[in-house]
Amino acid sequence: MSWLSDDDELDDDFDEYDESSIRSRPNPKGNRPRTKRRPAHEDAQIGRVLGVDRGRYSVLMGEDTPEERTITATRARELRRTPIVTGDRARVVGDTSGDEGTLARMVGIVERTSLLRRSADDTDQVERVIVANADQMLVVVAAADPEPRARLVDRYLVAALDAGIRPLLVVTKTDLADPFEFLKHFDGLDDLRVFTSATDSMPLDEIGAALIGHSTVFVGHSGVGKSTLVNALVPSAGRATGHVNQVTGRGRHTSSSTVSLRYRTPEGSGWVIDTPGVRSFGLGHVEPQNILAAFTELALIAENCPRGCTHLADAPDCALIEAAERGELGDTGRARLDSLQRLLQTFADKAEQTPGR
Ligand SMILES: Nc1nc2c(ncn2[C@@H]2O[C@H](COP(=O)(O)OP(=O)(O)O)[C@@H](O)[C@H]2O)c(=O)[nH]1
Ligand SMILES: [Mg+2]
Repeated sequence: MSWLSDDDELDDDFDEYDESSIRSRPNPKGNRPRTKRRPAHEDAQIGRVLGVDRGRYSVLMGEDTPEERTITATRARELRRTPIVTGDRARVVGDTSGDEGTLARMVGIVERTSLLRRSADDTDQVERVIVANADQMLVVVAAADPEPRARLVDRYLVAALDAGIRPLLVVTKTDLADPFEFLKHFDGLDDLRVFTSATDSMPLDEIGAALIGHSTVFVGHSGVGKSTLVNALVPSAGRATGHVNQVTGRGRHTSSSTVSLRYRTPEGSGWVIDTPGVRSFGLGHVEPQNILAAFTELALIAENCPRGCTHLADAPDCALIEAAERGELGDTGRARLDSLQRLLQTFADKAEQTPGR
């Protein structure tokens, strides 16, 4: 018997990897989040998917009403190939009481406002869905341990902007190293809010204020302090924190699943999504032309480029390269142009490998 013939087994197999739980084919429409419409289940109620553990989803029903409760649900057979992730609004039928031992069933997914995806690497067309309906991304990077990598941050920025999600940046562990040099790399991004955090001085009020009214996904390499921040912001979260196994990228004491948690203050509330660390953040699903959009100030200059300009080092009459040669970009701008070109080169190489793309 083929393992494919057993739906439950298939689901379990896929759901074992929480963050990267669902593999699916790339979305042919590029940026548009996919939706699934299913035949009417007139009695369905809408709930918020909080997390998934081995094919069992926790779903918040009656959000912000006196009947608010978290229930457990499976997905209906017809949804078995539909990625369902943290942040999704699911249409739920069956026993939605949430009573001990009950199991409801998700029969549909409400159209998403955003979908954050990554591929394992840039040439990998298999995408992994991370979170649905987020409108902000807090990129978490450590000043040291692990060393900050500007290029990984650039990748997150590109993925966020491609998905229509507003990025924010926090540099943690500033007690271990001065982030000044690293942060220079992002000087040109005027609309990027940057926080710094240290063990004894976490900017909880400032980050908290930015969370209110939003759904914010925390992303970053393992061990940078995402869960530490989440626990400080959401005291009931109880997210595991700790050291990461350098070989597997996972730690016994490190959070390995993606969950939505409620941030609540007297001033308002929001949603925080903690994710496990990823070592790479492939952009195989991103349209190359959207990369430039992540470099706001360079995009303005590039408006003067010839049509179809690649902005790569050998591009004729490229306005970016000319501005750099005239010394108009400054050291920061040059570094960012370098970063932009590295990302664009990735796509140029990819196009060569995939004729007809
Ligand atoms: N020195 C220092 N260590 C921190 C800071 N924030 C987190 N850590 C430590 O870094 C390790 C990894 O943190 P964790 O929150 O699990 O990282 P995550 O994998 O991104 O969720 C833990 O041992 C934390 O105590 C910080 O600001 N300064
Ligand atoms: Mg963690």
